[in-house]
Amino acid sequence: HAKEPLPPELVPKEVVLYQYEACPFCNKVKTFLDYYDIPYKVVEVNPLSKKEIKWSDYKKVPILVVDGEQLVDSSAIIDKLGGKILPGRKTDSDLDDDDNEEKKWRGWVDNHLVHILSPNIYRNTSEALESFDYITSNGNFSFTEKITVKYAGAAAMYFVSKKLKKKYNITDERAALYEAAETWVDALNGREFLGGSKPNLADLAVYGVLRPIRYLRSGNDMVKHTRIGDWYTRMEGAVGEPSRIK
Ligand code: GSH
Repeated sequence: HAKEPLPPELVPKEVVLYQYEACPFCNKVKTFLDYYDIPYKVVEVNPLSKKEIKWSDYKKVPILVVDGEQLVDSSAIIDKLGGKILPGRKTDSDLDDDDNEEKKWRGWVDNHLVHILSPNIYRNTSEALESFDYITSNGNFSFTEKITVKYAGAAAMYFVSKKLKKKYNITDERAALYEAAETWVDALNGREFLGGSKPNLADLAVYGVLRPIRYLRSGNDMVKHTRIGDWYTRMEGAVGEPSRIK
């Protein structure tokens, strides 16, 4: 799966991503950067102090700083950056059917798919602990925070996720996850990617938000119990290695 290389003059000089390693929105932005081979530095934000983003009025992650300009909100970041680096991408007013399909499914990711994730990864005490073990092992925490956040966070998110289930009218969270995976495979309608032979921004968005859960119990269950696995594997190949600067 060869990617289309960007014309070098369109590749931004300096890109810095302020993120939480396990955050789905941050992984959506990272997937976009990785797919287009845009080199970026990562600043892992401490979720308790957030001292790394004290300079910003925006209090969430991801924040992407592109050649000194602050971009916020994952989908807006991808729109803005895409507008700069993807030549010939149309604006909202002259969308054709393919663009509308891409737009519809990017909206589905932000308004539906992401809401199913928390109830799944914090579904019971053992899955909540597994998730927080992943979060604290990969995040920016002091030694003491790692231990306290793992258990306190798991307990707190277990209860929060029950509230989220109510808020988004989810009865069986696993069934909802499997249904979303099947809905996505149906949308592909036999194509390799929603974008055809290459991923479009909707493919990148779905893959991006699923990336942090893929190897947790919920992600493993999803791949085992639905048809999404083949597409996911194709996406791993298409997105390739991270373009992150170490
Ligand atoms: N709509 C935003 C996006 O797509 O970027 C959502 C971003 C978001 O909710 N980020 C979470 C956050 O920073 C982390 S997953 N929450 C605030 C906090 O941690 O205090």
